[in-house]
Order: sequence, then C-alpha cells, then structure tokens
Amino acid sequence: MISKILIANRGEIALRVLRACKELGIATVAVHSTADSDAMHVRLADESVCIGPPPSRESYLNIHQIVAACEITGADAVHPGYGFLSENAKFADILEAHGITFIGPTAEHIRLMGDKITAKKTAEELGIPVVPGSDGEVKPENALKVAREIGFPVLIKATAGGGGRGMKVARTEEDLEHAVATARSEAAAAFGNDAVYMEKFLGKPRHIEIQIVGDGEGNAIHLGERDCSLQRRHQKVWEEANSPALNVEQRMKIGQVCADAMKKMKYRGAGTIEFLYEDGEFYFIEMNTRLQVEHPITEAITGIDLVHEQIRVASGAGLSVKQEDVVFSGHAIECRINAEDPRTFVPSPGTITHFHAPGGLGVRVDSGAYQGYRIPPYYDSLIGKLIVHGRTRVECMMRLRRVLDEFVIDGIKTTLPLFQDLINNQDIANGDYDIHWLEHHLAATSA
Ligand code: MV4
Repeated sequence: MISKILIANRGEIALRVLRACKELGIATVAVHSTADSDAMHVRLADESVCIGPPPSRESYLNIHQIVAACEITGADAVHPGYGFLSENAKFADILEAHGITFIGPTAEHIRLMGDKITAKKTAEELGIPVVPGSDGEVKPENALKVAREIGFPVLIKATAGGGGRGMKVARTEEDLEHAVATARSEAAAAFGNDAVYMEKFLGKPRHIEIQIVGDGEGNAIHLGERDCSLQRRHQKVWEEANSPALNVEQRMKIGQVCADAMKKMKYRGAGTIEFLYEDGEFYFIEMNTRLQVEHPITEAITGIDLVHEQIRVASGAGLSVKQEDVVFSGHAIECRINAEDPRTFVPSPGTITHFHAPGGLGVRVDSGAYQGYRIPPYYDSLIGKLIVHGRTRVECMMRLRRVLDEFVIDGIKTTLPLFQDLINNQDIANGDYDIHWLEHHLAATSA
C-alpha cells in the first residue's frame, strides 16, 4: 500500500489530488517553487518542500529536485497531475528505479502513445477507428504519392507533436511540398524530431474524447465521453459530458471499443482516447496517458473519483468498479476560468481582492485561489474550473447561468464574461458547434 504521495504539480490540480489523498488516509507532500510558497495546496499538505525558483524548468520540471524531495520526505509514490512531467517516460523510469511508484501508466505505454505515429498504429491494431492517412512517416520524396492516395485536403502532423503543435494543412498539390518542409523544420525545432505523418483533413469535426481506466492486468472500463470542441488556439474553454451530439448507442459502442482496446494492452491508470467526430463517424487522433484538466465532468456524471481509482490501481488494489456498475446520470459542463482579459486573452496576473465561489446542488469549483492570493505570472493562466451538474443539459445550463452570475473574482481580469456570453448563445443552447465554432464566434463578436 502507498503511505505518502508527493504531488509533483501546482495550482488547482495539486489541490484536487491532495483532496483525494486525504480521503484515502494517505499522507501528502507538496512541492513548490519560491513563487508558490503561499499556494493553498502547500498550506493543506502534511509536508512541503521548496524545489527551486519560479521558472518551471528549474522547479516543477526538475526531476532531480523532485526525486530529492521524495528522498527527504520518504514519499513512496508521486502523482504528476497533468502537464509538467505527467507524460515524461524518463521521469516514470527514474522514479521506478528509485523504488518510488509513479501514479500513472508504465513508461513503455507513455512512450508508445507519446509518439503519434506509434500511437495511431497501436490504436489501429487494437480495433480503434483512425483517420485515413499515411502508413507511418512521410518524407518529401513520397509525400505526393501518399497525398494522392489519401485525397486532398491533407494535414501534416509531427509525430513528436500533439495538442495541435506543428500541424500544417495542404489543400492542393501545389501547397504540399512547402507544407511538408515547414512541418518538418518546425517539428525539428520544437521537438528535436522532424518526423511527420499525413492524414485526411477533416473540415468540421467535433472533438470527443473517451475516459478509460485500466488496472494494468487486463481489466479496463470506460467512463463515457467528453465533448471538448469549444477551444481557442488549442486551449479547451468549455467541456461537456455527455456530448450533445451522441446518443446512448453511440456512447456505449465507442466506449466499449476503447475499453476493450485498453484491456488488450493491459493499460494501467487513467487515460483519454481523443477522437474527431464527423458525420456520425469517430476517428482516433491521439491518446493522453494522464489525468486531464476536464476530468471532473466525468466524475460528476458517474460519481466515480478518478484520482481515487488512479491511486488504487497504482497501489495494486485494482479498480473499485466493474463496467456494469458504472451508471451515467445527468449532464455536466466545465468552464475553465483563466486569469486573462476576456476579449484579448492576454494574461492578467495580480492579487485577488475579492473571491466568492458559488455553491449549491450540482456546483463544484476546483481552484487554489482565495481572497488575497497573488496569481504568479510564471505559469499558465488557469486559476480554476467551474463544474456544474444537472439531471438534464437544460437543467445544467440553467444552473450554470445562475452560478456565473454568483461567482466573484475581483482584482484581476478573468474569462468569466466569456461564459456569460456563451450561456446566452443559441448555438450553444442547441449544442450545435464544432471545433471551429468558438474562434469564428470570437472573431465575429470582437469586430
Ligand atoms: C485534425 C484536425 C482535422 N483533421 N486531424 C488539433 C490538436 C490535435 N488534438 C489534433 N488536432 C486536429 N487534428 C485531422 N485529420 C483538426 C484538428 C484541430 C482540432 C482538433 C480538436 C480540437 C480543436 C482543434 C482545433 C484545430 C485543429
């Protein structure tokens, strides 16, 4: 059994993980940079260790400092949260070499899914539908042949990329050579790996992802889907469970395909399988081998604590539920609240002078912010997540509208006004949007 967990992260997710540890009676160690000494998770942890100056590469990404903090405190497990080292296979290897449990998948599975070409090949072998595309890496000499087989428009992607980084569209044969060359040089610069692959470019898809959890021994369950189509510059803004676009049959079918795939690979821990969804068809694009920011909406509709499951599986206790025990109830929406100007999205760090989190039935606020808290300028601008649940999507939206009016964050600018705009929009009310809707809406309403 795990006795002490070091949380190798900061902000809202560090607090969220800490809460799960405390509920399981497991001691907690917080690590923080000098800029985060006054963070809420540091205050609530049983122990805390300062691991360096504010820059992430000298603190939250510093593997040596984190391993040293484990040695000093006697932590026998590390929860990486999301971002930072959460999908760093070397980190997982180093922890295991020190006899410290990495709460997540095996380093082998992190590597497999971190390379987008091997991820796609693995998905296809496991029976998951993928986007039509190249059979592996594409080079300048074979790009035209491959593109003609796929059919234009095509999308060139970096195998070491993901999350939208390093993608280039080629709409005609004339565009292709430049698109491939640009994608390769940008991939080499950004990831130190110039390998690219090619896919049929889908024009108006939704982004729908399936939550899975495996015990590492061949059992795995799915916990339904999340619709994350409302994004701006590859940053998710508003996520929903269920997707307004799916019916129960589609949900169960794609969920089971994913769960069966995870059983075959003996996947361990929480994971998210990302799809594009267009004209009734699912197309695998990536798999994330970590807990995701938006996991609370899945927790809201299933009642299952995903961090509890992660810790149980990491400690060898296995999953707490079987697939037949999973019940989906109601609808949940998450709004990501960023310390940014709601029109320009320019970061707005500073001190929060007033903070009132809304409450009531079906309302959850995951945030480390508090009155008097100073938002540091060194990290991403997410300061909290507003998660609202209702028995139906209509009830959820009614509740969200009330909650947005109740939330008070003074002293800094936040993206709350953006959600007050969206909650009154007819397309959003109808669930009628795709991955481009939000950027088109922002362009149309900012003019
Ligand atoms: C695509 C695509 C269209 N066709 N692949 C963006 C990030 C990464 N998850 C993959 N992404 C895309 N892959 C094909 N074959 C469009 C996107 C995409 C996107 C996907 C999901 C959510 C928002 C997006 C915004 C721009 C592009």
